[in-house]
Amino acid sequence: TPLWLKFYKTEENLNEELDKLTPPPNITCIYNPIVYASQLHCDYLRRYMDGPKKLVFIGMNPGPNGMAQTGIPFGNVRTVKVLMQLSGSVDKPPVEHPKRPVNGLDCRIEEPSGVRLWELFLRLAGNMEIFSQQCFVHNFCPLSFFDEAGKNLTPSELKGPYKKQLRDFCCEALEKQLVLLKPQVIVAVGEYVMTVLKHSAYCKSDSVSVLRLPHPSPRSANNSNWPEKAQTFLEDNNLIH
Ligand code: XAN
Repeated sequence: TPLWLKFYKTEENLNEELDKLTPPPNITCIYNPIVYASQLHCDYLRRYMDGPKKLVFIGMNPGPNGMAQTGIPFGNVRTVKVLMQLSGSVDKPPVEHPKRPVNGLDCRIEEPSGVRLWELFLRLAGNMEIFSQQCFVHNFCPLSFFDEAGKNLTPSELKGPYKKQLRDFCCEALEKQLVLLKPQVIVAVGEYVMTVLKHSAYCKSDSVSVLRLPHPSPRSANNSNWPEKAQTFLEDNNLIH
């Protein structure tokens, strides 16, 4: 079995576990792009997960106009179409929030975090082929959460027992995924993932380093200089050159 397919199986198993949980009552819509955008998601895995990776970036969960449209972590439409040269159709989630339509690669709204992250990686590496020889981008949680008003809630903003149940199942899957990918360096994108990784069994090994990249969201405070900050971070840690 190819590595990407073993990886995909861990994602399918996680989806089954997550389906059994009861989300908090304020969450009226849950999107799982690994299911309804499985074609593009698998294209991404098949093309860019040809073997273990030295460096893995881990985001929190799909952004509404990024992975929730394309099935690709931080996958804003332009990056997916132009830089990755992937195309394909995306189905709809079972319950679509009227304010959060899923239009796949026809989505006209850019995901600012995805634009920033992929533009920086590709500027430093040169192209996707060079980037993907040693690096891979993944998300901790496959789900996006919306309330009645269509507000996007992150896994760290969820209420009740679901929050911990979700985290524990995602952690369990991540351990298996890291064993498959065997990274020496894991970069958490944001604080929530950093906290999760500190408790990971895989990350307790002395031969693995865990680093935190500031989150690319332009909505984070004092983040207008993210591209410079992130480039300095990658250079200081000798990560992408
Ligand atoms: N947009 C995002 N997309 C993604 O795939 N993962 C994230 O953590 C994130 N944050 C904003």
